[in-house]
Amino acid sequence: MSTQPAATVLSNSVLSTAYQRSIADYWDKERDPVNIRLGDVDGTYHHHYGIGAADWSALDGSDDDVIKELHRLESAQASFLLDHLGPLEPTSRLIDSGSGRGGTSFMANLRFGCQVDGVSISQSQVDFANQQAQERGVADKVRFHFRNMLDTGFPSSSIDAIWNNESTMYVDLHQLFAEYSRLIKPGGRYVCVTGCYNDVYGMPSKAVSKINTHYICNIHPRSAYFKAMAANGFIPINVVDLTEATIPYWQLRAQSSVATGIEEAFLSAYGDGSFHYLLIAADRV
Ligand code: GPP
Ligand code: MG
Repeated sequence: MSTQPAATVLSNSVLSTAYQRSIADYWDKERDPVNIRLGDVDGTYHHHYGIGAADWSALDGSDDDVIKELHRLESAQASFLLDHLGPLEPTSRLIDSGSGRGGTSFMANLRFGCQVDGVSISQSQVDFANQQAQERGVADKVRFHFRNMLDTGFPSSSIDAIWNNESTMYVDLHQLFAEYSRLIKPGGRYVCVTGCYNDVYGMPSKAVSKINTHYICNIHPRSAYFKAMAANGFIPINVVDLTEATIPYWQLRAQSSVATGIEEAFLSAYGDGSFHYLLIAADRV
């Protein structure tokens, strides 16, 4: 009889822990209409939230109007992230770390014309995004890989910019920035948009804990980002508090037909000051 512990049985070369396996399983099975219906608006599928002033008149229209408005706010968020990636050339190499169904990667390729490699530990997300790349005719430039962002396998000093669009809460930040420090060329750029808990509040609030439970993630304190960046050669150039800017998205989503039940936790966490939505851009030195 085998005495192997479960974690060893479940591991493979990409998924090194039972936790990672459980996250991969969650995303492999995810078919939430809030993501599919919004993506169907224009064929760009996001796995992140929105920013900017909402057009509340969408609520007076049809369900489709609300879906379109939520999608517009999510695309505005991705666009804002890309604004911080720095000057890039068609020859630049980018990594979308935790690439989901590929939305931000396709927007980056459209804007900069360069190669984008997305990595995800969900094989079904990778397959979905590669299918999208085929349909969009950009499969020679935008590719998605079943790989782990903590150990991507890409060559050292080969990458001009990396971003995480709401995916850092699934990993240890010291391991993450150690890998990025290996990958990004000196002078290259790192950008994330993330939800983090407020060190000044103290510890994760009830609402933050609900968000962690909902997504099986581990929201880091704000301080953890700057500690892990500093320890791995990343110097912040821009920190933008997007908390106010994301609240209309959550208010609109809470009243929509695609609300998932997590909306009140986000509104409450932002409202009581225990949680912030931040963009952080940093240079690799
Ligand atoms: C997914 O977005 C984003 C996360 C699971 C990370 C958690 C983010 C924080 C800021 C804490 P999604 O678009 O897949 O989620 P949903 O299905 O709720 O729209
Ligand atoms: Mg979503």
